[in-house]
Amino acid sequence: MEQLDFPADFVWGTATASYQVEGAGHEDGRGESIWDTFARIPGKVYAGENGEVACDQYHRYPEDIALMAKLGFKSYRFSIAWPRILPGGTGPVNPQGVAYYRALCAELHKYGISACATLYHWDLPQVLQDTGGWTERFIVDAFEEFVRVCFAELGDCVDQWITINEPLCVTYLGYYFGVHAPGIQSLDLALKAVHHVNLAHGVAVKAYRKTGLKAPIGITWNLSTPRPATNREADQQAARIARSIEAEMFAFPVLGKGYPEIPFTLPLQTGDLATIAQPIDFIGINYYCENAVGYDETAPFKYSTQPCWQDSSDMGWPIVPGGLERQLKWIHQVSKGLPLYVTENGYAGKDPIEADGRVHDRDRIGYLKQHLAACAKVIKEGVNLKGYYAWSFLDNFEWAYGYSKRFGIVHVDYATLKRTPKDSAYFFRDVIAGYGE
Ligand code: IFM
Repeated sequence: MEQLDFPADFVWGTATASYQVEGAGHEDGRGESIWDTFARIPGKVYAGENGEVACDQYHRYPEDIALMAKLGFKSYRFSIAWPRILPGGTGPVNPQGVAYYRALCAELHKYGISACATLYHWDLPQVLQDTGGWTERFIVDAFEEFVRVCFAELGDCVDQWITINEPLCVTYLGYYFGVHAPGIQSLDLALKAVHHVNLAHGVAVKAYRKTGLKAPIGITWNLSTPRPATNREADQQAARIARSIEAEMFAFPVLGKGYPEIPFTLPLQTGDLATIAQPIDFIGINYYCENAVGYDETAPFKYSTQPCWQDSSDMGWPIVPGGLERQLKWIHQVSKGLPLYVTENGYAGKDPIEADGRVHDRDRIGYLKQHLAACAKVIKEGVNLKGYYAWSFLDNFEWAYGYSKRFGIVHVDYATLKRTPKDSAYFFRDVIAGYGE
């Protein structure tokens, strides 16, 4: 087993997102989000579940942060719920929402844990979706208003900012496949959303620079960079198309390379590309798996995912640590060496509590070891990787899968909300302490 050797200043973190863990769905003035609405539609979320209580982190954050500290984590990546800060999407600020995130940051700082805040991890205020959400250009101004409030109210306690989590999921899953909120199925609308999400990111960074705040700001992508199923030219071309649609559409405009050549029209206005391409301080990469794609005459974009031989997680995602290595090297190259963070990586397992009261998640530890080894390897090869956040700290609301998929390194009993660190939590403790062997 390769020694999991990391630089002394490597940032060890763990991540969650507001709707997935907070609960307190209708407390302290929080407004409705598109996930509250979506979860109420029969058949959209497994077993009709929702984030109303989730892990109740809203009330239990001191316990959660104490456990993070005990395990040695140095950073916590959470997200700020837009409907808690601006219950009406725009307009009056909810002081109780602000107070919650200030208290969360203060608690983190008590233990020397840095606060890494994502501004948008999918809980769009419903009132903004009612007039088109990400498909209409007004959303960019609304996002700017929201982020300005966050910078003003939380700028003195957030240590690192992420504008948007996984634009690919926001747009394609939400507006093209319709499997995430708001559940729309339209290629045309999804493409509009892509451009508005990219633009909103740029506008947020531009607004941030004007505040004079110094904490780094970046974006988190889940770029799909599939490999070609064979060496046939048709499959290689399929992989190139997939990469354009699922990675370059998001990364290239932000990195100043404009949109890739695609057979679609985007609602681009003069100056948009310059706004999107604001210099950023780092890139976050969320990586779970890599697929093989091949030419497919019948598919809308002439490529489709091909069968994989690897073992897979409870999500059915193949375990391909080499894909993380390939993707980090690619993004290192196309971003010309910008600092990178793996802002999510993790494994969904069954994770029963066993007779001894523990969760012996050997499969997750195996996954983590291989992916951390990939990180250690690329660092040695010169990739500017600065940190790694385990997804997730807690089992939580896994979107359309409800609570049926467990990604946590800490088990949550949803009946009692009791937290039980899984063996993988202790694995991280040892890796962080320098004994990852
Ligand atoms: O749970 C999600 C998270 O919200 C975004 N990235 C992928 C995770 C696992 O599906």
